Amino acid sequence: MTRPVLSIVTLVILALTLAACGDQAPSSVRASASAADASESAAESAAESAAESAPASEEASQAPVSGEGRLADIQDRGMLICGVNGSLPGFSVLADDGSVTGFDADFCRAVAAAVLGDSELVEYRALNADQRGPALQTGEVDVLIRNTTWTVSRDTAWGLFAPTTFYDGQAIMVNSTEVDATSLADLDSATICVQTGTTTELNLADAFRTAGVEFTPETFDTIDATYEAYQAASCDAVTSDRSQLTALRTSFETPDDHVILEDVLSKEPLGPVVPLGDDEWFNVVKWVVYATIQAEEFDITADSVEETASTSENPVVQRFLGVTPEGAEAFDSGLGLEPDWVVTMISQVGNYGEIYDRNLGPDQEIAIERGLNSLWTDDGLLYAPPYR
Ligand SMILES: N[C@@H](CCC(=O)N[C@@H](CS)C(=O)NCC(=O)O)C(=O)O
Repeated sequence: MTRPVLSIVTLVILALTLAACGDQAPSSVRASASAADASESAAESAAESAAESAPASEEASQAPVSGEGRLADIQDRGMLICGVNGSLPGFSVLADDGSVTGFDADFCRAVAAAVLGDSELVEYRALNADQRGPALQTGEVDVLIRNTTWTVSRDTAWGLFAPTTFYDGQAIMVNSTEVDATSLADLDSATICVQTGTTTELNLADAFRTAGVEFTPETFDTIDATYEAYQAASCDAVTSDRSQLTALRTSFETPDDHVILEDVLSKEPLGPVVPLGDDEWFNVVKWVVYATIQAEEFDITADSVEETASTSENPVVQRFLGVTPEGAEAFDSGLGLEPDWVVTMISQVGNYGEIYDRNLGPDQEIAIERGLNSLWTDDGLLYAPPYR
């Protein structure tokens, strides 16, 4: 392996690079004091690996919801509070006008459309890697949709994971002009930049040990520091979820120099998470995700959903869209939503494929092949249970 050399170019682009995935959220969408404060002390006092496995205290895991539950609270409040990254291109990025765009943000919108009838009724809270667990444990966010990997210890300590919206895997990126590596095996004795507070850090040692490759981790508390070190070539490589490396690379001055190796170090199923202790709310978020997937399978789009609802005679489609054929008994999903919530949601946000294409499709700057994120009928992993 060739050691990287610090180049003037890398120094010059340091300042430009990580606006893309910074750990400091813009103030207009910053988490309010409780989660931010809780997370900062958590970040100082505990290594992520300990935080990952330590069970949340009884008190911390109680979401501050009324006796009626979170669905009723959100409807009373008239606003969904959605935790996002806020600066990850393709997934959630805060624009100057305060709006948030991206794949994760669209799933926040889908939930708002389903429960409030209006996809714009979302208050976004930008959370860094260390803030997200506490924001769920304190119940400060109704849902977290922020490139967060589903693991058993997070399921028990942070909150419950709704179905995966993006199947990802951990990967390694090198600057090919400075490091001659095409696979993990070429990184023997390498130093690898990695951010603490992520599954990435925890997986790294496992993957290299399994491959019998020696390495030295260089850990950083923030994503900025991680990528500054990578850009300054103080590490031979950087590792994160493949989608994040792909997204971050687009903000580099010479993206094509940065090669993401083929090796897949881990499974990183990313999806929404809700605070523990509210099954009704968990079901709502779960079925919002499933409905986007089912709509794509039925080929029901934002443009066609209303017409399909008024013309389809397929009883399965009618039930899904809340249409009761004459003489039949109305179907009650039991979710506590309006019967036509799927029509409202799909007409405002689109089906899974539309959400994907709008943010990560072939025409976007961050184009990521569907791969595992295809429908099960197309050799992917997306599969919605029956809506009946
Ligand atoms: N999917 C992994 C990694 C997620 C993650 O936090 N990635 C970094 C890289 S972009 C990040 O979002 N950092 C921003 C921050 O901590 O503010 C996990 O759930 O732990």
